[in-house]
Amino acid sequence: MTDNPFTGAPGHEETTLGVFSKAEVGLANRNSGAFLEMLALDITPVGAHYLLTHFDVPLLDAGAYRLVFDGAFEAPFEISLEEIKAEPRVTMPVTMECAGNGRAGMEPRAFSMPWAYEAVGTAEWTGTPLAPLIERAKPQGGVVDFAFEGADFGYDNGVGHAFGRSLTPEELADLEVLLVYEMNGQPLLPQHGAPLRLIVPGWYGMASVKWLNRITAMSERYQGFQQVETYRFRQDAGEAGEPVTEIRVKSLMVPPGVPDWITRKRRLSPGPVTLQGRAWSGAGVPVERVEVRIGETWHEAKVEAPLGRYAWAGWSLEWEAAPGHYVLACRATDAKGNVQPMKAEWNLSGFANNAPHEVEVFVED
Ligand SMILES: Nc1nc2c(c(=O)[nH]1)N[C@H]1C(S)=C(S)[C@@H](COP(=O)(O)O)O[C@H]1N2
Ligand SMILES: [Mo]
Repeated sequence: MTDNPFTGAPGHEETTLGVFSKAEVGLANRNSGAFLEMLALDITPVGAHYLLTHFDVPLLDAGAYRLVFDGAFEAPFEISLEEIKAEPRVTMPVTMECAGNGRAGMEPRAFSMPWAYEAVGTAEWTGTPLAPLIERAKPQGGVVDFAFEGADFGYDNGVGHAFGRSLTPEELADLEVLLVYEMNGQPLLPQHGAPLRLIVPGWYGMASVKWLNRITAMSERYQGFQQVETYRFRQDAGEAGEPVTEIRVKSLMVPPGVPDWITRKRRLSPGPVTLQGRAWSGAGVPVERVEVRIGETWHEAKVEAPLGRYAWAGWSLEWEAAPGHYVLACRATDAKGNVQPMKAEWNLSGFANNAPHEVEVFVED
């Protein structure tokens, strides 16, 4: 721990109820969310993809950029962006969701970025697979972790650190991890991790380290703040907790009709309406089923084939809307039989809330 003005002084309760504080609104102003109406699109436009940045966006010079492989490698090396671009090029549609998505819907809620539903998006990420570069650096026998460090440094709970995460050799072998330099066919924007970021398909977003500048092979488990202190399912602050990893099955709907500016409640005319949205799960597990609740009844929606193994699937349902006041909801089930719970299990940091999306609508002439 470094000596700093934030030591031992978080300046807020761990959880809170009721109105949002100035600090929470400040976080929300920096970290924009998806437009739910754009769930009509397979691929989220770059400018409409959600953002989550803990510290400041580092402005890195792509020409001077080097990714460093160090630590317990037999053949450590540095590689420039040009050289990475000369490696085999792959493009993969990947749905990324912030582990904190839905936090504002938990009671009491963690004092942090107050996401409701909108911290999710699907982009076509272009880069090169990480595994062959790790092989090139030749991990020594006894390596148990690879640490991924970003260029952004800041403080959380009094602890100064560069944002960093780790994956074990077994996790790396399982996951199709990419080093990415393009998003939807254009160079990464600064706020999305330029010039190079990690993409860990099927895991919550925290694993996909932006502004990646160092990969360290470790013969002991990595103890970085973002690995061991945060991103844990805990009931009490004292517990070690279980790590947050794969994305849980979830779905969202395009809010039908037209909104009220402030409340986002909807109005639509009686008659036929197509309800539609997106559904996804983690770790490459496909979505098998989406149900939509209208009034008290659940209806089976039609689920499309996903764009790719790690991308969401579209769903739709034709509804003959009769006059009335409804709270619509959608819930998905994946191929492993995981189904969205009506109420997500509470945890101290408000992670992985995959309770159904609800939309209030008035149908009237
Ligand atoms: N270096 C760094 N990487 C990071 C973060 C960060 O703050 N710093 N935030 C993480 C979190 S919590 C998420 S959800 C995703 C968000 O990626 P995006 O902003 O491109 O949508 O980046 C992850 N990678
Ligand atoms: Mo996140």
